[in-house]
Amino acid sequence: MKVLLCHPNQKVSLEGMKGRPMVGPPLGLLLVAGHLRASGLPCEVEVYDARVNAVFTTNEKGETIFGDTDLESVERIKRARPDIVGISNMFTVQIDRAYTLAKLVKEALPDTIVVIGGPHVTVFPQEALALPAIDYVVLGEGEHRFTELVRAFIEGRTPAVEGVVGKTQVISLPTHKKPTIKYIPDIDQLPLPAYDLVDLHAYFDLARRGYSPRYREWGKRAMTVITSRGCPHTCTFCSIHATMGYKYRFHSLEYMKRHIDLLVTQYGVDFIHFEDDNLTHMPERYDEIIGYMSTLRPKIGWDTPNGVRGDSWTRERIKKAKESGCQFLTVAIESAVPRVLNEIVHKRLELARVEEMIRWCHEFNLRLHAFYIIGFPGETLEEMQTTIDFALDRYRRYGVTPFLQTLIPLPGTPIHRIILKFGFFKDKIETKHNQVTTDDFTPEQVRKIYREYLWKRLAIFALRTLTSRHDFFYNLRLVAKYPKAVVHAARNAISASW
Ligand code: B12
Ligand code: SF4
Repeated sequence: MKVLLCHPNQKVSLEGMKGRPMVGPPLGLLLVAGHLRASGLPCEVEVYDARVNAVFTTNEKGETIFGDTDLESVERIKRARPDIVGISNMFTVQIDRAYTLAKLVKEALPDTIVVIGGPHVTVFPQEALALPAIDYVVLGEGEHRFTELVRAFIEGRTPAVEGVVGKTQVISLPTHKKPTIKYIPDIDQLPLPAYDLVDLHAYFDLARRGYSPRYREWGKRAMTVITSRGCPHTCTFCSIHATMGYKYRFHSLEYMKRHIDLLVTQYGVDFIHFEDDNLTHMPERYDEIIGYMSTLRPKIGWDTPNGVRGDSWTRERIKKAKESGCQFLTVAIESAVPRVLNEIVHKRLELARVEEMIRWCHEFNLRLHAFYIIGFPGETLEEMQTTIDFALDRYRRYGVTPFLQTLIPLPGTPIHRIILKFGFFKDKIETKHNQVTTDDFTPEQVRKIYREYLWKRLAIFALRTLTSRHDFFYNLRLVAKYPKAVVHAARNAISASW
């Protein structure tokens, strides 16, 4: 039996915001593939990532597409002659790419079983199964479930796997209800991602061309690593619980050493993005991993681009992060207004702790980025402005680079449910930026203050580049080495229109 796991191409222009594609190996698929292979089932596993050729085209809807076109993707899939095609979708904003691929695969290969997985379909399995092309949806973590699904096909049984839904089950699912699923209790039991099934050097090459897995980290042989899954906090905008749950499950230090050693020695990785949702939830465990990073020679740079909490830091911990090769931390602040943080976001974060972290990072010259969100239902325009002022002030004074976004109500989140319940979506239900209208604000008002923020941010960026030696040389190096990527990123930042 031949199994082909696919990552579709991606849209580049999203609701008026053009993003520079950020591409890393499809970690979810590599984990699913690794588990299937380790099961010893008699099947051949292949991985196809449609993004790797890095070509831009325009499709019939006028959308800019990055990677193989849909037709090229189908031709590639046909050549593999798969019995099962597994499609991954990481983002709701890209779901139509996955659905389109499923449709074209089914048309071209009607006997092939089409399976889909990832965060969006985990929340909306009915939506996916309503499409004739999709046979099964794997909910949540795919490693065990996909292996069991394949086992059933190999053994000629009708699949009945916990967390996998097919056409027959969907009929019995009440609309908008998804089955409850279990999470893998011991993630150390999982094999390492099957990196050998993709050409990692092709991804390093993409990073050299300005398509790194993360913003501005161009040119590195960087890899995305996850040391834990799930988060016990209950931030109302965060969608991670739908796929990974509330229980914090983590890899042991031994597992992480094995993983990091493989990446460094076998693939020459020189930079690690720790993409955990809550890397520092157990600070002592984080200390152990970072302690190991500091023993590596040559030093391996690292960062936390997915954000860490602002209340798990001590002065000593920041100092050690810097010494161990950390290039920057990203702190998830969300709002500078305690009422919004406590009553709307449910972040349970004391801003005083964040202020300490900012000061310590400044003291040890460790770059700090910060996430903020404005536009929550219940928030006022004044409160949004307070967050904007805070973000710009900490950028100007301490160099804390702000990544401030207007709310995207992600499916499966409490905020999405609240917005639906109270009718805060202006027109139709969409999962894009700045769609909410309440008694306190309209999307137009939010857009206005957001655009003012962007210009002020740009001015501070220019000022800092001219007055900070470090920023000047850092930015000069990027412009000199990656002129195209810099122009593209700058143009996109300025043209954001939502
Ligand atoms: C790294 C990352 C990125 C990187 C991706 C770089 C890359 N690798 O190419 C970048 C920076 C580009 C990014 C961008 C965005 N991201 Co992001 N990102 C992540 C992050 C932190 C890690 C992804 C990852 O590798 N996970 C690890 C693997 C193991 O998990 P997984 O992919 O979900 O796969 C598992 C299951 O889903 C399932 N599965 C997945 N696919 C398949 C397929 C089959 C066939 C099967 C059987 C199973 C299966 O099995 C896997 C193993 O258990 C996740 C959070 C998270 N913890 O997952 C957010 C996350 C995916 N991102 C999210 C969002 C919202 C975004 C943005 C929209 C943010 C923004 N405002 O711009 C953009 C979208 C960009 C775009 N392309 O359109 C949300 C998605 C929610 C949603 N419903 O859309 C997440 C879940 C974060 C969150 N807490 O809400 N992101
Ligand atoms: S935003 Fe961070 S702290 Fe909050 S629930 Fe999500 S992962 Fe946990």
